[in-house]
Amino acid sequence: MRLTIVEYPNKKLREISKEVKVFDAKLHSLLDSMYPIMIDTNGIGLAAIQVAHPIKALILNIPDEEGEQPKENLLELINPVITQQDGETVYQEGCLSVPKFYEDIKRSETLTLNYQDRDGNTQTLEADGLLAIAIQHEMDHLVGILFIDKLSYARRKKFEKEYKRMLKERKSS
Ligand code: Y12
Ligand code: CO
Repeated sequence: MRLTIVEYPNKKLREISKEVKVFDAKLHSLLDSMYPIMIDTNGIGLAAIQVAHPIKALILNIPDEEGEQPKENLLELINPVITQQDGETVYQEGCLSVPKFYEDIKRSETLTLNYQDRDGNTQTLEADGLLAIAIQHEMDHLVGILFIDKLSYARRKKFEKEYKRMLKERKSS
């Protein structure tokens, strides 16, 4: 499946993703095609809506201590629901749909999650650290929220100005 990353300010990113009800070859093909595009663009997380598929599916591959992202560590989360969250942490986040921008964002520090795997089996996951942060970031995509929506009014205005300039420069080069 040929996929391209949808970038801000494309309105597609504001769509609410639909629950996955059928765990078939089409879903597997989408997940399989999301992995190389995430790795090739140095990503650690990607939601299906970021490749224009508005379904509640996301993939994550958090780098290990060596900074490697072996495929065995790939997580595929379908229909994720956070059942518990605790604490507070701030991390400088980036997003493949908002290239070149990184911002400090406040999130819960730990969480417990129910989700389905690619075959529809229900799973539970406890997460902390970068995994917990990335899960929250990717789950926001499923409801049309981007990390830049969490900025203060002043910071968001500054971002919009800089982002516009970046898009203009990219177009002219
Ligand atoms: C913390 C950190 C990240 C997340 C969510 C997942 N975000 C990403 O995977 C973002 C990756 C990213 C990679 C980029 O590099 C390329 O496109 C080659 C990038 O682009 C540039 O900076 C040029 C931007 C973002 C949650 C929590
Ligand atoms: Co993102």
